[in-house]
Amino acid sequence: MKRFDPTLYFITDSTGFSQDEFLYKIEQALEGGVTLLQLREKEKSTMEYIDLACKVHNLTKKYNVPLIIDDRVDVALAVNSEGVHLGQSDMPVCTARKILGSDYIIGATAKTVLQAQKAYSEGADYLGVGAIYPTTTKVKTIITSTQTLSDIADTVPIPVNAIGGLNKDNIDILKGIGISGICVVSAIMKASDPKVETEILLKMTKNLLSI
Ligand code: TZP
Ligand code: MG
Repeated sequence: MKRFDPTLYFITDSTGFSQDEFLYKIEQALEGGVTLLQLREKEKSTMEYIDLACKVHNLTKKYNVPLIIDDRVDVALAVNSEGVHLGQSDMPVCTARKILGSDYIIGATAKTVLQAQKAYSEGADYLGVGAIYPTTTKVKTIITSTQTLSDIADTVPIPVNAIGGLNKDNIDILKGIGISGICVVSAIMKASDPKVETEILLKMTKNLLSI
């Protein structure tokens, strides 16, 4: 398995941005120090997803940050990304692991301890757990309690990241829970200065995790 740092995991959303604006924001976030980056596209054709993923991969490679592709094992393979993230209705983790091999980073979404144990036993390298807070990002999700997040983090030996509505004003709620990092979309995507916002979030998350 490839090594990765889950501390500040930036998940992108290109909705409402021109491609140039979108890529600029990503580069700013990379400059600011995001440690892991996921390209998350729900509306694009396969061709468009691959085309954008290639451009994003060129940026992430420059900053030595692993690129994770959301949902699509085929797109991940097509652009030779470092990883893929699978939700509960995407390809099963065990199938993806067979296709991608041991070097690929495979992440999974889990909202219960049972889902977390299953994803781990099938070969997931990290888990995204949430939504901790209501989110403005387009997603089918339900609120996950911090107790469930804590139970999951205490149950599986892989990194567990909190996700959903997180920003610099509310991550204190995660203090003392055994997570390895946070995932954010809008906190960085919608920031007026994504680089500065990333720097602040990284500092605060490291402080939260006592690293
Ligand atoms: N899964 C659970 S919440 C969420 C995903 C993909 C979206 C998080 O977005 P934001 O803007 O950080 O709330
Ligand atoms: Mg998915």
